[in-house]
Amino acid sequence: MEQDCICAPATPAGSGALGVIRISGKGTKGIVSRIFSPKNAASAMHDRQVRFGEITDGGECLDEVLLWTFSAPHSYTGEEMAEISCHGSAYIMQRMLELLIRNGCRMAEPGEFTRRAFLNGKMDLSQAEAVADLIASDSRASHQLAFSQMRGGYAQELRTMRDELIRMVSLLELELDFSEEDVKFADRNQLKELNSTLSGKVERLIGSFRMGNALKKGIPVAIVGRPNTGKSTLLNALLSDDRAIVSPIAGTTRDTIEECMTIEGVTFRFIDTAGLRESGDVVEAMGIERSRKAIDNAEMVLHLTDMNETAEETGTALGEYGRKGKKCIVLHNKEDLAETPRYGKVSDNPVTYRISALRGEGLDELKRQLARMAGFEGRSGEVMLTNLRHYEALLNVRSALEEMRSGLECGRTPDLLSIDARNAIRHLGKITGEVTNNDILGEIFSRFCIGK
Ligand SMILES: Nc1nc2c(ncn2[C@@H]2O[C@H](COP(=O)(O)OP(=O)(O)OP(=O)(O)O)[C@@H](O)[C@H]2O)c(=O)[nH]1
Ligand SMILES: [Mg+2]
Repeated sequence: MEQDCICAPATPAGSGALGVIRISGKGTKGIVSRIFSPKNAASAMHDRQVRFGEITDGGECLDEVLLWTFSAPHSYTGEEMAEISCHGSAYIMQRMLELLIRNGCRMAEPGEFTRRAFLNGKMDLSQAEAVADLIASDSRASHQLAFSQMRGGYAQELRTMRDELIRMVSLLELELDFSEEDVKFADRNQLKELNSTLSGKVERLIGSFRMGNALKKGIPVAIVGRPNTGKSTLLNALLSDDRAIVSPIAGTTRDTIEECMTIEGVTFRFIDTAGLRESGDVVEAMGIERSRKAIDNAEMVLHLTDMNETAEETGTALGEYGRKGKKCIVLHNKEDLAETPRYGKVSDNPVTYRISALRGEGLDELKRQLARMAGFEGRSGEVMLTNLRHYEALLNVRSALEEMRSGLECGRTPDLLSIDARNAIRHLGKITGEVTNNDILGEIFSRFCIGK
């Protein structure tokens, strides 16, 4: 695939110690050699070796730079490439880009370098998408997930599955050529076995999506309880910030307030909510409705209580969270008002702590508990699905495999079986990019930054 020369800054806009400009495409080295003069005139342009020199525009020297060059296919994009490290001035970068464009480059579109890397077979589509996730990662958990996906993650597993299905389909379709003779090339028991193995793998990946996605975006934790129990005080204490309004008036918080925080490498999204009670106030009632939604959308619930709540009421609330599949921690707040305050864990089932949000007591233990319950520890090496597009494709793979299983059970003809198998193959291929079209690629790469 012949590609024109593209250029773009690879470092963010603004001033910094260094700025990096990338160039990729056929003719890159020719363009660069026209504007770059090495300090040591004898130094030839060797691949993957850095050279020191000047970039000049006409007679004017723009900057002293380091220049890397790469030959195709031994580069990020798989094309001829160059990288110029100059001083990180917006003005210098702008001048250099102008100079490159006058010499035959054009500005790259968002994600175009990675798109070329994909088109040139340097990485599959799921790996290319992981590059964007890696750049966006802001916690240990999101970084590890993106990094393992970029290294291949589940892509290899999916490709193996796809190959096995393809082998199976070819046997099934061979039977069609001999349809009069009623021969079976594809052993039906083996097919059933393969189908169930693949279904199991697909199921596991689908199951990991909820967690994977939560780790990538931050685990939603709803802070709930009756009015005045200290929910907003707790949010502020966790964040060490005066984020939410606190007052002794019950019903202070009306709208939900959401803030992120990273604890032991995992990002949590804490959601402070309006206190739960029957309210005749229209606005408060709307806020309470939102609190219920926050519980529904949360992965975890921090249930705050004070002395006014009976064990029975707490039990009812816990029953509700349990039915909704939420992990829950009960927090007896305002322990500082007790005669002899005792902070820390009270019980394991339900997980219960005594804290003082106001004094910040017991919160370190609470944070450690949250990190443990997030369930990332010990799973950091595990492959997890984080990408919605992959999730959707796998749901389609699952239904195609289910269709095929019932077809096998009721002895459907090979032509029908192969339709289902081909469906599964097509959807698997969408994830890694064996099956794709320009719309999908456009959609994926437009979300990248320029220069990547
Ligand atoms: N002594 C003591 N007072 C607290 C503690 N936490 C909160 N308070 C007080 O309890 C009152 C209510 O606190 P908020 O944080 O506004 O309570 P809330 O649960 O957000 O209340 P709503 O938004 O109305 O549902 C305020 O006067 C706080 O100062 C605590 O740990 N100890
Ligand atoms: Mg509040």
